Amino acid sequence: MRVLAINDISCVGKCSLTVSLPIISASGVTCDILPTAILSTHTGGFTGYTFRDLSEDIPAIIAHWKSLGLKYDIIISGYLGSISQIEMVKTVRRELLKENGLMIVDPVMGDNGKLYVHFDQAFVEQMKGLCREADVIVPNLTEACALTDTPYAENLDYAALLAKLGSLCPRPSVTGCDETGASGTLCTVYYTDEAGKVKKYATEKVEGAFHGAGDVYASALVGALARGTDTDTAVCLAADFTTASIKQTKADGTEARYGLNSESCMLGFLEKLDAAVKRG
Ligand code: PXL
Repeated sequence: MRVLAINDISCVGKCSLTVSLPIISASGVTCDILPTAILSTHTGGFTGYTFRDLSEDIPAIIAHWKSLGLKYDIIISGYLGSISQIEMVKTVRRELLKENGLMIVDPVMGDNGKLYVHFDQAFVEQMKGLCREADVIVPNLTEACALTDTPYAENLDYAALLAKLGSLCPRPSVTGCDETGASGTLCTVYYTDEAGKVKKYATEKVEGAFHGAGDVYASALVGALARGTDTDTAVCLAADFTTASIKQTKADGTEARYGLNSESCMLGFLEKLDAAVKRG
């Protein structure tokens, strides 16, 4: 099983490839990487960061891989620095994804109801086009709203949101759908399974904004799907791992912009993944 992760390298502030590569590899599959840019830190919560766009290098990288005959079972794309990089991901999909391979798009664009710096409505429109080429998309609530032209709000009709996303991609999974009920708030993932049924999976809500949580979730989901689990199992394992990592980070008292302590929760995730794979 060979996975390609397309994402930036943010050298500090655990997110994108510094999160995807260890989690997907540890899941027990080969994870190759295509870096889209190198930044000294990510852009959420730091100022003065460097940003080197690697777009110029990518055609030669793809040409070399084609000369090696490489093809991928799964391709996951994450943070893309420009509209031309969205086009580049479409090319990579066309040229390097196996015929029955899985294209997964994490439409990284924003959080907490706001787009990240560097992104605008024109980028959102192009990202909709990339999502149309995906089998699975993993937006957070902010990104799901942007992709469906829905005004951002919490406690939305999430099932209706999933139905709207269904016109872009058959298997969306939306994180951060908070639901407040009599017993308090739950952090819920709404997702569509292989049969087209909308389902949800709830975990404990930990107060606070934790940077890199979407990357931990997407990477664990990819790792589980790559090991052959179904969507129900992959969502449950990925959501539990992300929540455990958030709780540990909060207990550590680390500044949120430095990312999640997923390392200390990795063994638990891998043991559960192994058990799920053995159960079949
Ligand atoms: O975690 C998402 C992400 C990835 N890469 C870069 C980012 C962000 C979010 O801010 O800035 C460079």
